[in-house]
Amino acid sequence: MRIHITYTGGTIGMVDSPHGLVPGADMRGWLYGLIDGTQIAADQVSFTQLDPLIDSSCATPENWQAIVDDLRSHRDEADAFIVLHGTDTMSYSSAAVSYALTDFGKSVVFTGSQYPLGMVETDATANVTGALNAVISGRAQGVSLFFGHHLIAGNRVSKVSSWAFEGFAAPSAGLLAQTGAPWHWEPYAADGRGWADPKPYTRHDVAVVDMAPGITAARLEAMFTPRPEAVLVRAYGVGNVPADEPGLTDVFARLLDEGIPVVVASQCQQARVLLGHYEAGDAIARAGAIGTGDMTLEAAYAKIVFLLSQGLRGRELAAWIPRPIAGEITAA
Ligand code: ASN
Repeated sequence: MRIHITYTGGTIGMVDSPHGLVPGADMRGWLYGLIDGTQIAADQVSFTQLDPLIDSSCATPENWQAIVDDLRSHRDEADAFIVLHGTDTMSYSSAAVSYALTDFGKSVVFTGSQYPLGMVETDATANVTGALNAVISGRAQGVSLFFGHHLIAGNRVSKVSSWAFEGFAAPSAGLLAQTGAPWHWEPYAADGRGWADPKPYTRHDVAVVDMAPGITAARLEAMFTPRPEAVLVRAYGVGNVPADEPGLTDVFARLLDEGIPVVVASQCQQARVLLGHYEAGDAIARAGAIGTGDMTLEAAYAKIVFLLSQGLRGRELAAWIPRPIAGEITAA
């Protein structure tokens, strides 16, 4: 099996600097050393290092596109793909790549680590060998993410710990596989409509706004001034907002009137947004806000940017939120 590895940055390849960790380790040398002596032949592995290597906190939709471009340009030379990525925004990137590669037909596994590769206590070795094992098994499908002991769909996963070796989870969707002797695989069929010939990711002005007890209409209005292209609200529970706050739901209604999509997610990691289930979410649902169902925040954000990059706006964009593109949401 031919494997292509795309290295984007992240703690996995970082070294100390006077101002904290920065990319700088010999990733290529370390990787080929790791593969040496395994059943994977070195000449079956190709490697690209993106330029510049970044801390994934600095990632933008242009960085998502750089990953997509590297994967597409090696599509015919490899049977499976691994993306080495920082953990902070890995689940945004893995979701974004899943929308852009619905026609790819080969598996892509993201991984990274909490500690850099040079440390005795690093989790880099376990995570990269886990990702390699996921691809050589031939059972990983679509875009997924391996971390700790778990393989998870790339558009169903969230970073849940800044320090634990089990740093990622999928509270609404469950695992694809768990390591062990042997690995345990779960049945998986990504339900998605796909997207033919996607336009490249470009940066868009999406306002991501949290509800918090005491928020006022004036504060909310100020957060949407100047107007963004789309709004992603992190509401409570099943999608509730403080509807008793004078003028607050009117702020959302005005945005919707102006043709700005208002997408409502939950602050709960395990959620199924059901707008209108409570009176506190009903007014914004009636005004045209749309819920994210059981999507992660990362999958919802990347989906909005994907749809904006495709040229969709307003109601046309909102109509795609509940429709699965790449298995990111359970269809209602
Ligand atoms: N800040 C790092 C990054 O996301 C965190 C990590 O990779 N563990 O690039």
